[in-house]
Amino acid sequence: MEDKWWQKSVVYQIYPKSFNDTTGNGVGDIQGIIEKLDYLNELGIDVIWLTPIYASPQNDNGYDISDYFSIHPEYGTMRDFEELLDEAHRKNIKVIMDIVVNHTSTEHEWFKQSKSSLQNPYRDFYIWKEGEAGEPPTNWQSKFGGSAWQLDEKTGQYYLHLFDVTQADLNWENEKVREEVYQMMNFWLDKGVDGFRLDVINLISKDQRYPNDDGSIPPGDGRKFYTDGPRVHEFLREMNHNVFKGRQTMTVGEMSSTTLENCIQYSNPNNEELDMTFNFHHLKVDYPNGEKWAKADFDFLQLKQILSKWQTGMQQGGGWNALFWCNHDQPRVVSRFGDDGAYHKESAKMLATTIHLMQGTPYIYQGEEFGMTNPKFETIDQYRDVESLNMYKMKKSEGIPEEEILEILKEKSRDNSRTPIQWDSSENAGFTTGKPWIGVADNYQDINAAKAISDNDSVFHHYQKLISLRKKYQVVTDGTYQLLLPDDLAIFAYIRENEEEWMLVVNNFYDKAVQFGLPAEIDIMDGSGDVLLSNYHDKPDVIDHTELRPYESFVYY
Ligand code: TEU
Repeated sequence: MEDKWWQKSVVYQIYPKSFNDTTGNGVGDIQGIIEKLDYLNELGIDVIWLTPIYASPQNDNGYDISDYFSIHPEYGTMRDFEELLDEAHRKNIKVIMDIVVNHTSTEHEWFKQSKSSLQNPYRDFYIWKEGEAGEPPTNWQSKFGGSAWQLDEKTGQYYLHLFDVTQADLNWENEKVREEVYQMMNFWLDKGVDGFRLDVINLISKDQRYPNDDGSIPPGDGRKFYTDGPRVHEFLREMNHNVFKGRQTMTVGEMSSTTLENCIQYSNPNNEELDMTFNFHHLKVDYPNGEKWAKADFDFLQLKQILSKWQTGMQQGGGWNALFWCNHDQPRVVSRFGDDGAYHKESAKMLATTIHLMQGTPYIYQGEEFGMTNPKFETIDQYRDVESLNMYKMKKSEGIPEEEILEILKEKSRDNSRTPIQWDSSENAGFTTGKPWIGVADNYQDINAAKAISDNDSVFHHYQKLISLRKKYQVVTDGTYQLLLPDDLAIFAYIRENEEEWMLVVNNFYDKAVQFGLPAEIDIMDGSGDVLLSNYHDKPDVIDHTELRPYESFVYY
C-alpha cells in the first residue's frame, strides 16, 4: 500500500503561550509563530500542531474553550491565523489544530444556556444528574483532583467534569451536540487547516448507567466507565464520515489510559476512525504503583517492554503510532530519562534516536530539539498549572510537608514543559520584551536555539539528521520492529527490517560504559554496513562486541 503523507512526516508541537511573544505582553502569539517558520523549516519538520488557540478563559491554558469559532485575543485575530496558514503552506508546512470536544469551558454559551434552567433546549448538551442523598451522583474523581461532579445550586443537579470544574463534559449521546461538533470541525478544515489532534477523544462515550466505581486497582475513580466507552468507535466513525472523508487530512487522537486493542481499532484505516493515536503507557514507568505524584527512578525494562509491545502490536493490527517523549503535559525528557547535567547533549541525542527510528509519526515538542530541561522551580508561586496547584492544595491539606510537595512538583509538574522557549542568551531568553507569564529556566544562556544552530554538534543538528534519515530510508516507515536484548539493563537496541533493507539502532540509557554484542541469532554483519548516525564525535568503528560509552547511541545501516 502506498504511504500516506503523514506516515512520512514529522510533527512539531507548538504551545503558543510559551513560544514567541511579539507584543511584549509576556504571552506568545500567532505572529510569533509566523516569525519562527524559517527556523522550523531549517529543522525540517512537516507539520505543526498548535495547542488550542480558541477563545478561552484560560483556566487550563485553552483546553477550556468558550468559543470554537474565534481566536483567543491574546494570541491575535482570525486574520493572523489565516496569515499563519498561508505562510506555513507557502513553506510546505502543514498545520493541524487541537480540538477539545470532550468538554467545553463553563463560559461557553451552550453551557450558560444549559445551566440556566431544566427546560432550556441546551440542558441536554451536557451531563446533568440528580445527587444521591446529598452526595454526588457517583464517586467518580476528576483527573485534576476531587469529585468529577459539581452541584448547581439553582437547578439542584450536578454536572460532570472529568477535568477542571470549569471544563464541563459534553453529552455525546445527544445527536445535536455531535452535529454541532462536526460542523465546527468542517469550518476549520474549509479554512485550510490540515487536520486535528483530538484531545482526550477516547473519553467521549460514557456508560449510560453511571455506576459507582468500587474497583480497587487502580482505586475506583470511575475511568473504566468512560475510557474507550461503549459508543466511542461508533462516534468516531460517524465523525470520520461527516468530517474527514474525502479530505487529505491527518488526525491524531489523544487517548487517556487506553489499550492496544482499542488503539488498533481507532487507527486501522479499515475502520475509518482516526489516522493515529497517542497513548501514555510508556510515560508511566516512573509512577510508583501507578501514582503520578510520587518520585521514583524509571523502570527501564518496563519502558522497553511497553514501547516494543506497541511497536509490534500496532504493526500487526494495522494501526499507526504517534511517537513521542514530550508534550505540554509531561516533564522534559532529558531531565526525566536522560541526564540534564554532565551528559546533556549525549543523552538528549540518544533519547531522540531511540524514539525517532521506531515505526510511527514522530512528534517534537517545542524546545526538545535543542534539549530544553525542567526549570527546577523552587517555590509554589512559580507554578501556573491548574493541576499542579490543585495537587499542591490537596497534599497540603493531607499534612504533607511543603518541601516534599515541591520536590515532587519539580519532577512531575506539567509546568516543567511550559516555560518560555529559550531562543537566545538575551534577557528572558529572547521570548519576550515584557514579563513572561511563567518564569524562564535559569539555564537559558547555555541551552538556547541560537547556540544550538551555530554548533554543528548540537542536539538541534542531531534532530535534523534524524528527520532526514526518516525521509531517506523507507525502512524507517515500513520496516518490522524487533527488540534485541530485552533483559539488558542498560541497552535499548532494535532492528527495523523490510524486504530490501535493515537498520540497527543501539542506545545506552545510562552514564556508565557497557558491553554490547548482538545476539547470536542475529546474522546481519556482512561488513557492508555503515554507521549513519552517532552521538559521539568519533563514531564507533566496531559495532558488535564493543563497549558503548555513557549514553552512546548509534544507527547502523
Ligand atoms: O490531557 C489529557 C490527559 O489525560 C493528560 O495527559 C492530563 O494532562 C494528565 O492526565 C494530568 O495528569 C489533555 C490535554 O493535553 C491537557 O493539557 C488538558 O489539561 C486535558 O486534556 C483536559 O483538556
